[in-house]
Amino acid sequence: MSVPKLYYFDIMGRAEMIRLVLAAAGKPFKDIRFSFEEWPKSYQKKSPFGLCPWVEIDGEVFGQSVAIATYFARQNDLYGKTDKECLQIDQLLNVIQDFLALSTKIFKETDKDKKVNDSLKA
Ligand SMILES: N[C@@H](CCC(=O)N[C@@H](CS)C(=O)NCC(=O)O)C(=O)O
Repeated sequence: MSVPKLYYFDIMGRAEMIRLVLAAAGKPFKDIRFSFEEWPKSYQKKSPFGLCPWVEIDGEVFGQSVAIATYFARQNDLYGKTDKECLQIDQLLNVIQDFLALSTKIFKETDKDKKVNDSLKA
């Protein structure tokens, strides 16, 4: 397998979990980071679902952060050893996804009062 290439913004965000799995596994990868300005101009069209992160493995591209992270975890014996351990991992991954969806909504809100209100409700 060639060294995987991981594409994402120059932030932690949804790619950090993948970076952490690969780091924990001691696997080298190309950490390709781009700016918010570069994204629509040079990168979005290359991504599988018009979203990032995505990974390129042996010339094939794959999207969806959780699918990518769990793939690398399974490949490197870092996923659950039993179905119940996998369930524990998956439930936490889904909690993180819920949190990210909520925090993204608040981050993108331009109405200051609504932003504060949504943050207090979260
Ligand atoms: N379910 C997807 C969500 C991906 C996603 O929403 N990515 C955001 C960045 S965190 C994105 O691509 N934003 C750029 C855009 O919407 O144009 C995943 O987990 O990979």
